[in-house]
Order: sequence, then C-alpha cells, then structure tokens
Amino acid sequence: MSSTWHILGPGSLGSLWACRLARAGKAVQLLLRDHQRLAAYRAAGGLTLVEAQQTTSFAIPAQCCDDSGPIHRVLVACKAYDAAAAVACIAPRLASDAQLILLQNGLGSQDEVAALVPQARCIFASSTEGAYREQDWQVRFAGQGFNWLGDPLNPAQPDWFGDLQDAGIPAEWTVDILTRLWRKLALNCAINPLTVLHDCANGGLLGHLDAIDSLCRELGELLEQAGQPQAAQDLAEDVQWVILATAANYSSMYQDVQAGRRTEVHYLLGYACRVAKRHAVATPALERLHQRLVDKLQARNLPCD
Ligand code: NAD
Ligand code: KPL
Repeated sequence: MSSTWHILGPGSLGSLWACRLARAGKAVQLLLRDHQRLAAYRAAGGLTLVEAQQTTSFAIPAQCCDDSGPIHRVLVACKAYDAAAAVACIAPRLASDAQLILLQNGLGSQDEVAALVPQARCIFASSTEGAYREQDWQVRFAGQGFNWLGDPLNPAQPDWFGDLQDAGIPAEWTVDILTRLWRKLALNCAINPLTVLHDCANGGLLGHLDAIDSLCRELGELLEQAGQPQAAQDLAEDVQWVILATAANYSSMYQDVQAGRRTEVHYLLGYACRVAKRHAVATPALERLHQRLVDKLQARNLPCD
C-alpha cells in the first residue's frame, strides 16, 4: 500500500498535520479544490508552520482533487459542512483499500462521507488541538491538545498509526471514538451557542449557570437514550470545569460568527436536536437554544445549516 498522506482541505488543522508529517519525512500530498488554488499555492512555494517563535516552510507537493492517481490514505480536513462534497470529488480516485481519516468536529458529517464511499474504511478523529490561518498557506499552532482516532466498525488500529508518533502528533487509538465525539458535541452544545447569544467569552457563562444546568440535564438524557451513557457521565461538572479552564477564551462558534464565517451548527446543536427527535426525547431547552441561535445567524446573514 502507498504510504502517502493525502491531505484534503489543507486549512488550519490540515496544514498543521501536513507540516508535521512532512517534517518527519513522511510522503505528503495536498489535494486542492481547483487549478486556481493550485497556482496560488505554487506561487507561495509551500506551507508555513508558525509554532511559538519558530517559523518553518515546507515545500509539500500539491495537486487538484480531480488529478489522476490512486489515493490509499487521505486526511479529510474540511469543515463538517464541506466534507461530503470534497470527498465526492476524490471518490473516483479512491483505491479499493482506501482509508479516510475524518477530522470534522461534531457528528453527522462522518455518516454523510461514509455513505458516499461505502467500500472505504472511515476513521473518525476528535481533536482538541488548536490552529488558525494567519494568511493563505500559513498556519499558527495555537493550542496544544490531543487527538483520539477510532473506527466504530473495526477496532483494529491501522498500520500507519506509528506515523503520528513519528511526526509528534499526539494521538491515541480508541475503540470508543463515538463516546469521545458525543462528549465533545455535548460540551460544545452547552457552551458555544450561549457565548454567541450572550456575546461573551466562555467565562461570561458563569453568569448563566441555571441555563447551562437545564441544557446539561437534557443533553445527559439524550446521550442515555442515544446509547451513549458514558458520554453523559458528570457532564454538568465537566462543562463547568471547561468554562473555568477556558474562561478568557472565545468559543470556536463565537469566533466564526464574529468573523462572518459559516458555523458548524448543523453538526453540533442541530445534530443533537435531530437525534432527540428521532429518539422522542423531550429537549425543550435545546430546541429553544437552537431556534434562538438560528435567528441570530439569520439576522447576520449567515447560513444556519
Ligand atoms: P479551515 O476552514 O481552516 O480549513 C478547511 C479547508 O478545507 C479550507 O482550506 C477549505 O478551502 C478546504 N476545502 C473546503 N472544501 C474543499 C474542497 N471541496 N476541496 C478541497 N478543499 C476544500 O477549517 P479547520 O479550522 O482546519 O477545521 C477543520 C475541521 O477541524 C472542522 O470540523 C473543525 O471544527 C475541526 N477542528 C478545528 C480546530 C482548529 O483549531 N482549527 C480544532 C479542533 C477541531
Ligand atoms: O471546543 C470548544 C470550542 O470552543 O469549540 C470549547 C472550548 C470546549 C468550548 O465548547
């Protein structure tokens, strides 16, 4: 099997992975949307990683998604709402033994991708690392974190997993990846929309603990009914801990709204509300929160799906 790491959507997190893998001597190939993006990338001469005081450039090869040649392994690093469309573009190139690593936050996009490429192995990831683009083709590593990877259909660790350790990418293989993704989704549902509605940093939610308690109660019940009891354990305590630990930070959804970017609400709070409906779990506080968030996004001319 080819050992090349294809990176589909080298934005913030995708570039962070690409640079670290390239630095460790792994074969990396960027997959760009079209010829215009490819020309812009080639003009820039590569990807630049900024870490603390160190800035390093990597002349990683790139090609268009619709180029030729088989793809055996690809890190899908697009936003949740772009993942399926991006994978559809490379689907004709996927080898019969292809493995996709899906970096998307939230839930729902993984199933959209898996339905498109039923022959491929889809590995889900949950990341707490932080990165943002300072300019095109330049990424800043902004927050140490961790990556959990797993495959809900197959507990076997893939043979390339050691590449991550070689590249200094902190990661662990887990058989409970859905629990991880659900837990992060629940944290995001309890924190992020309220920061948008109250226009505050995470710490500002200490003034809204009653609302958070109601949301956590409903999220806990939803997780239980959806077959994720472990993800429900001590949720309210964990939410309060995250609020305190990140009090000065602005949530990712807050930052997206402030920057006029589309949010991933459809795969976070929207997903929770859809699953609640499917399992007939009453979640009035989550529903109200979702509606208020949708109203706010619409008022700002931002997509709410
Ligand atoms: P990003 O917007 O910085 O990067 C996404 C990239 O995908 C962009 O470069 C975009 O041009 C590209 N893209 C979109 N459609 C494409 C297509 N059809 N073909 C090729 N490229 C395409 O996003 P990000 O911040 O890196 O986030 C990616 C995922 O990781 C999200 O689900 C996010 O929630 C999650 N995440 C991000 C961070 C972070 O710190 N950035 C942390 C944890 C989780
Ligand atoms: O993941 C987060 C985010 O901002 O997206 C935290 C910090 C946990 C808040 O929900």
